[in-house]
Amino acid sequence: MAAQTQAVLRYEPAEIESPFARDVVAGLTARPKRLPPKYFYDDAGARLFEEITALPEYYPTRCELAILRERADEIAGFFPDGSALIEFGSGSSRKVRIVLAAAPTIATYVPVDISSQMLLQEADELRRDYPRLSVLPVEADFTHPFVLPAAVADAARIGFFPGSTIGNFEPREASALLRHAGRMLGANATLIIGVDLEKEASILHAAYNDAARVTAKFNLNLLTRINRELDAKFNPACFEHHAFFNRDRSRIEMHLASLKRQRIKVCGECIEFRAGETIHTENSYKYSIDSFRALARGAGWAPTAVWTDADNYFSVHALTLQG
Ligand code: AVI
Repeated sequence: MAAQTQAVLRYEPAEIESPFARDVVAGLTARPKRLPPKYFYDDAGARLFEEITALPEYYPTRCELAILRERADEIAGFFPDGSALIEFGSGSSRKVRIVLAAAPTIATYVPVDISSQMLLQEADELRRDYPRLSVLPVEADFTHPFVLPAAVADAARIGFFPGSTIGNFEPREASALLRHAGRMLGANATLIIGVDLEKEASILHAAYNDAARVTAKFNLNLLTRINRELDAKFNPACFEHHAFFNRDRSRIEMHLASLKRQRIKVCGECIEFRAGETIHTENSYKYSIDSFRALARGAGWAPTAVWTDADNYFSVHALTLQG
């Protein structure tokens, strides 16, 4: 009896049933080992990501903000009177504020995000700064179907998906996500989406291997999160951040490389590492304008406009849903 009770306690079934525990065990027992990048963003990870966006080497945020500022009036032209702006994965509202300031024709803003604390806080601040705007936050994982507020049922709907988050999905998943966004937004929708562009490998390499090692901390924080939430005993000092450009797949790959042979218990599973073996933690796909347009067309969207920064490092596309 005692042994049975012990076994139940050791395996902590409630935790194994959590999606995080299930994904971690599945990823660490797979060959090669991998973890889904969506788990980077606990509170510490979200803070580290904000730090990354301000790094001198991390050009995407700077370039996208410049495009939005320079092209705000043209982008505002896509918003008819009384339209609803729906942001997929809103996070901090820095980018949408540029659009809102340029397009007073937007009547309703619907930020969709999984993190309710930041979502509600940002919504309050936007209501204060834009008293005529109706702000209707939706707490949801935007990669799954969610219900839009009834108030936007009859409004023209424009999706906003900045940050090149689309690049963190495998091209097949990215296509499915674009199709899903089309279904959520409905007939005649427009989507304004930020997409990182292919460029010289040295620039990409620097952006994901910053001198201050913030990206390394961001990557290693995943192990700290697993320790805290799943009671594992990873020593982050025994792993190293690896990020490199995979030219054949046109993507930055991030990995955590084990510095030695080691064995870690996670949710009752014994995970063995060879020295140098890696956990693949993220892909960040880089597109050309044409390759992204082809992806969008395949998912039912017609490319309508595209804007880039002066260096052609980043692009913002306007897509219209095909009938
Ligand atoms: C959120 N995403 C678009 C970032 C990227 O560049 O792929 C995440 C990131 N990973 C390392 N640095 C930033």
